[in-house]
Amino acid sequence: MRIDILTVLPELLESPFNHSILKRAADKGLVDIHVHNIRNFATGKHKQVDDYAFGGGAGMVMMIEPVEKAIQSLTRQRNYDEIIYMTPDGKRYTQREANRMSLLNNIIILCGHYKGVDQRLREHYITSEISIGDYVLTGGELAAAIVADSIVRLVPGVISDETSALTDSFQDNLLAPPVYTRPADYKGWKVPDVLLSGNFKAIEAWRMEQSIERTKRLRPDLLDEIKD
Ligand code: 6GU
Repeated sequence: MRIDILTVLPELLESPFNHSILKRAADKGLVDIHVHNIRNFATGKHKQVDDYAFGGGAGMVMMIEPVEKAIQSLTRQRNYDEIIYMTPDGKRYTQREANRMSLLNNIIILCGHYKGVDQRLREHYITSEISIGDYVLTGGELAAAIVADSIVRLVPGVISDETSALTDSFQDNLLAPPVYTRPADYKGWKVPDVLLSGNFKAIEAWRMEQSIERTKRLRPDLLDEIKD
């Protein structure tokens, strides 16, 4: 899978993809992540990428031309399944979307900055618009890193234990159960007996019960979604 990220602040995205699981995924050739500076596609002496909003008001707007050139430089080379725009007024991102996108071959992620991009780019190039939650960030870069991370970890081979991703929170609209490791008794804080029993069926049943209890208590909205 290939992910191309378009941004006016490429520095913000250097670190997330160069460590740990995401770096190993790239080293193994499972994913190919490229960060592009939109300013490299700007023309003129000042390499301008943003301008004042028509109609007035505070904040700058990302110009059509440099973004369009950046997109075209990529779409000329290969077909893209999605051109995603990161914006607080996009559709709220969920595990369901992460699952869907992990099956795609090539995607472009455009990071909004300032007041966002000229609306005409959204109408003519963007195929989905994503928000990561109901709060506002200074730009789409950190949100893009989150989306890319959630997709990449689902690509087969990225997480060593194939089944691990299937037992994540949200994968079946349930929160994950509690986990424990050695020592079995830490200053009198004990691990639940069932986990030490070796009875696989009983352990599975306990985990499911804990998942449901946690979800009811902390995220009842997730259980409503199952009924919908
Ligand atoms: Cl994608 N961008 C910005 N700037 N703020 C956000 C967001 C995205 N998602 C939630 N808040």
